[in-house]
Amino acid sequence: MTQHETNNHWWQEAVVYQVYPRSFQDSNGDGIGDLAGIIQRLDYLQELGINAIWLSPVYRSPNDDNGYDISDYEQIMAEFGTMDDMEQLIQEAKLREIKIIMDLVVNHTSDEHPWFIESRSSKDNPYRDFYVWRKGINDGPPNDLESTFLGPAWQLDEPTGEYYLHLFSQKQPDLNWENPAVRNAIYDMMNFWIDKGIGGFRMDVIDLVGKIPDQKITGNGPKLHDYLKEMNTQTFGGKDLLTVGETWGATPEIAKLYSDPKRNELSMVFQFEHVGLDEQPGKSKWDLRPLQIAELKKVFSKWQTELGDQGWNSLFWNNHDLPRIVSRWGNDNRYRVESAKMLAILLHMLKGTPYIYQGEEIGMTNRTIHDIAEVEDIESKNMYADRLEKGYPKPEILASINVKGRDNARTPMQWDNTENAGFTTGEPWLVVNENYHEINVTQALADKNSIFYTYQKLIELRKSYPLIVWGSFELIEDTATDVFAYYRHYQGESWLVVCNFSDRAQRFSLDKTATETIITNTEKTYNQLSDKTLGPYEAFVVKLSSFTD
Ligand code: TEU
Ligand code: CA
Repeated sequence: MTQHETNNHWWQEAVVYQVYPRSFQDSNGDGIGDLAGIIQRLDYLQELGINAIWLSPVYRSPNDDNGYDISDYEQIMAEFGTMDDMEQLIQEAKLREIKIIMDLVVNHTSDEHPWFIESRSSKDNPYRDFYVWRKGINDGPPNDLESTFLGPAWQLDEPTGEYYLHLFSQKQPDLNWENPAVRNAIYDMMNFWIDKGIGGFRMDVIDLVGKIPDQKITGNGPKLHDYLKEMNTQTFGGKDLLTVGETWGATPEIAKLYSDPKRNELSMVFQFEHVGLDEQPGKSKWDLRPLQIAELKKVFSKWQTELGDQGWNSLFWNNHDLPRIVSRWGNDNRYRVESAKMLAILLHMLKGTPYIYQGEEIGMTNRTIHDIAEVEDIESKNMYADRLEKGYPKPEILASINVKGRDNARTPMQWDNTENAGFTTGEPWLVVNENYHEINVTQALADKNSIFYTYQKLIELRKSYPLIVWGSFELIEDTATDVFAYYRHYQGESWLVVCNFSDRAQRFSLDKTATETIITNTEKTYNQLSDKTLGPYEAFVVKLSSFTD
């Protein structure tokens, strides 16, 4: 028996859909998406076929970072609804066999969380050590650690004259994980949610919680995995929940530390190696270069093969922090439909758990802004101010925001071609992409050749063919650079996946025969595979007659 037959988990066979609640569906006309709105759209998600929803934060928050700054972990943000709505969402989703994955943001809280209000009030407050406080040095911060959102990571706090650590905004003070009382309070909160019947947790920047700020160690600190083992034992261990850690710095070796089943930590991690392939090495996400497809193949192939039985992959192109994939690595003009389908086929035929970000399944695109006043995202706003001060020309900064800014993913979901795309009857909190007249769910459902149905079919295939879930991966190396082709092998059967990652025709040749066309973004069926010309973004998956090598 192979390993999976004795030791499989529902989340290995699942497809997850990420909902960014603020932008999904407004139910009461205030321009802000809400829980009741998500409930209204569950039938749509059931039709798509997904098994779980990762819900970006819905907790009480002053929204300095759109809910990733939490002021009460056990209350729902008033704009999103009530705890009753939340319980109803969990129930209604369950009726449709959809689990709810909560976003666990425990590297930091909001500065408006009662723990921090207590903590900053005096040096001997019982909550003082819930956060990371240090004395300044020579009238300045304790060291030169920088915040991800730019500027110093230390903020002087008047009442006590000491500095607190914030690896994100000043309104997101870092919790002190070295304090067992902090960890226990977090575990209690996690159990509060587990008792409500949720399906798991996505763990925000979890690789930072083992930090040692005095040595300027932030990611992958020495106690990180002890904490996760403890968390596992105290909360979700033995409950078969999906747990996925957001780990920006993970290599396959590091990923195994989190997700080797023997270590009892997490189900899997989000790794971001592919996400950096259109950035200038050593610089920031804003410093652009064209995607290197040869490197993309190398990175995916490495992750597909190196985890083995000691880990499990997550598969994603998009999330609420990343630009829209069809605009980024596809073609959002002439070949929007073809390239979006190619990207879907390429990703969903890999081994691992696929994640779809809201709107990806209808090929939603980036939206272009012309002025910083149109931007809501704190990361883009801070970067703009920083680079303006450093003398970058305005058009160049705006160009970076248009390509990489987080608002690209956060414009409201496009449901139909009525005003504001059916997202709200009021004034949307973030402007709807004007292309909603052509790109929307109603249109996609009415067109049997739409991107939606490619996603639906990919999800269906995953449920029908164990090869997709469990088969091994083999990259085909001798192809044109812009052709991404690979095999999946399982119990004597082999499939071939071929994707033209470019807007030009490409040659592809393989001395094998296809017996069945599984899925494609063309009208063709495939038999002989030698001397083929692939059209722009052409993608197909076939079953091979026999495989020997
Ligand atoms: O993101 C982690 C993170 O490091 C991001 O700031 C990332 O570097 C950036 O967005 C890339 O564009 C998580 C959440 O996903 C993000 O939304 C939060 O802002 C951040 O943590 C703080 O909680
Ligand atoms: Ca609302």
